[in-house]
Formats: sequence, structure tokens, C-alpha cells
Amino acid sequence: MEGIVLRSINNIYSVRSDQGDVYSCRIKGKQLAQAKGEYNPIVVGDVVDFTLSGEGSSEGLVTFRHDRRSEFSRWNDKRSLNQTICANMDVVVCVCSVESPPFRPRFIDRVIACCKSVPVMIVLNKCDILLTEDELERFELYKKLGYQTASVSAETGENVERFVKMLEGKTAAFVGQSGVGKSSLINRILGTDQRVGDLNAKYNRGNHTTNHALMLDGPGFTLIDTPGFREISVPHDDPHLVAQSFPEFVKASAKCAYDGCLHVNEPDCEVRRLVEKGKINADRYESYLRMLDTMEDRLPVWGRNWGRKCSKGQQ
Ligand SMILES: Nc1nc2c(ncn2[C@@H]2O[C@H](COP(=O)(O)OP(=O)(O)OP(=O)(O)O)[C@@H](O)[C@H]2O)c(=O)[nH]1
Ligand SMILES: [Mg+2]
Ligand SMILES: [Zn+2]
Repeated sequence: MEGIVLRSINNIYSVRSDQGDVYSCRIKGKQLAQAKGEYNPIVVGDVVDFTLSGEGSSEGLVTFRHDRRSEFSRWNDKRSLNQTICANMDVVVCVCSVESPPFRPRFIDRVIACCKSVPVMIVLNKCDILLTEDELERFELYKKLGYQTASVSAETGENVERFVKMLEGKTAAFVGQSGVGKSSLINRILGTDQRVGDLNAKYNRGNHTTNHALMLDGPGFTLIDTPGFREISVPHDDPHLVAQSFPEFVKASAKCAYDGCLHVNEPDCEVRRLVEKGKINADRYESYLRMLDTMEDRLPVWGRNWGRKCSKGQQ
């Protein structure tokens, strides 16, 4: 049978068959052939083949994971492996908040870089509180760069209906820092009663309330709630993929002297020129360089040959 993974907790997967029945499944054997060297073999949104443990049983064994058409993954520092959070969604909704936790645009830039083959929508929650003018400008930049954006409040319901219209017909994964209000927003949209967190008063941030990803059906769309992070690092080892997640860099790079220019220290670089002229946002550029820094930190010193650290090392 074929099915879609709705939830995964402690290596037990809730899989919904084409007929709409939900089975509790484990993986057959120790590993899936398709998932060697990955942090987690199966994630919410995966399409899998499974067999029933017995006739009429509500339990089964997953035998095969189908190819994914999109993914959201991050680097898991503890295990030094890429960790996929969810798969096969049509859009990633990067939820950020005005306060508690504060608005962190560089976190958003990282979320965008963690998306593979899927568009990103940027949703500012807690709009019942105001951003500073500088923050607002940085948020509005995303719209200018071509991203769909929305400014909503899960608490008051402001703009939520308009936002939901943007999700019609789609499977949307909500990702973002802990405490930004992903579960609160989903509760507001679906009328569900998922646990939402108290804020950690000492640190003014979320407390990791949601501890596993979960797929929930709405009227004409599907939502995936995911556990929030405090920090996020990009999953790839290819810096060019990071550069590709900055549309303004991609556009400018046609005029860089070097093919495959990483816009760090190459001569005659259009991106750096535009940053100096103020035509590319300097904070976005710094955000990009920091992503390269964290990727370089994972490499042995002799393997660093493209970022800031490498150029410092040569001086
Ligand atoms: N002022 C205000 N507070 C909100 C809003 N939405 C959520 N909150 C509060 O933010 C806190 C965290 O909300 P959650 O929904 O648990 O956040 P989350 O993103 O799901 O957090 P994790 O599950 O840890 O990733 C709760 O105390 C909510 O009451 C909002 O629109 N305005
Ligand atoms: Mg949550
Ligand atoms: Zn360049």
C-alpha cells in the first residue's frame, strides 16, 4: 500500500493510506535503502510504501520511501548530519514575530536557504505589536525581492483570513524560531487545540513547545506544524547553493567577472559593487557571509578555500 506520513514520534510513523485510513508504522529492518547516512529516514509529508502487519491490522511496516519533490532541512550540529524536517510541501511558510522572540531577519534568510525546490512565504506574526521602522523596512524588502509576505496576528485574528486565501489548494509547512506562534496561528486557522507555549521570560524566547512535526488537514489546504529552533544552520556543503537563495545576488551575478563568483573576495564582483553603492541591502550581504562562515567552520582548516575565513587565513 502507499500512504503519506502525517506524524513521526520516536520512530513510529502515522501513515495515511489512499483510502484515508491511518496506520501506525515502523520501518522494516533497521534502515531504509533510500535513507542511508541521513539523520532521519522518514519525515512528515513523505510518500511511502508499507505492508500491514496482519490482515485487518492497524499496524504496518514501511518498506520504501518515494522520491521527494521538495524538502526543508537544516544542519544538526549535535549529530553533524543534515536533518530533514518535512517534505513534499508546496510552500514553506517562514513564521517570524515582532517580539518574544524578536524579529530576526538573518534567521529568515537562513530559513530560505534551508528550502529545497519549494517557494517561501514570509509571515510576520504578532502584528498586534509594532516593528521599529528599520525592522519594518527589512521585512518589506522581502516583498520587493519577490517573496509573498503577510503580516498577521494569531491573537487578534488580524489579516489571518487574507493569509489563509494564499494557502488555498496547497500543503504549507510552518517553520521558524520557537515561540513565534506557529502553533497559535494553526490553532487560529483550523480551530484546533494544539499546545502553545509560555514564553521564557528570562530569555524572551520560545520554549520548544511543539516537539514533533504534524500534518493537519484544513478546508482546501493542508498545514504542517513543526518544532521551532533557537538557531538554524544551512544544510548543504556547497556555498553556491547559499548564493542562489539570494535572488538579488543571482540577478547581479550576471555582471560578475567570474562564473560561479561567490561574491566574497573575487575581483570585479557586481554584488559587492552594489552593496557598496547601497543597492543591495548590506545586512542581507552580511547575513550571507555569516552563512558561509558557519559552513566553513564545519570544514578542516585546509578545506576552507572560498569564504571570509580563507581570505583571512592567507593574509
Ligand atoms: N502578542 C501576541 N502573542 C502571540 C501571538 N501569537 C502567539 N503568541 C504567543 O506566543 C507564544 C508562543 O506561541 P506558540 O504558538 O507556542 O509558538 P510556536 O512557534 O508554535 O513555538 P514552538 O512550538 O516552540 O516552536 C504564546 O505564548 C502565544 O500566546 C500574537 O499574534 N500576538
Ligand atoms: Mg509550536
Ligand atoms: Zn560576485
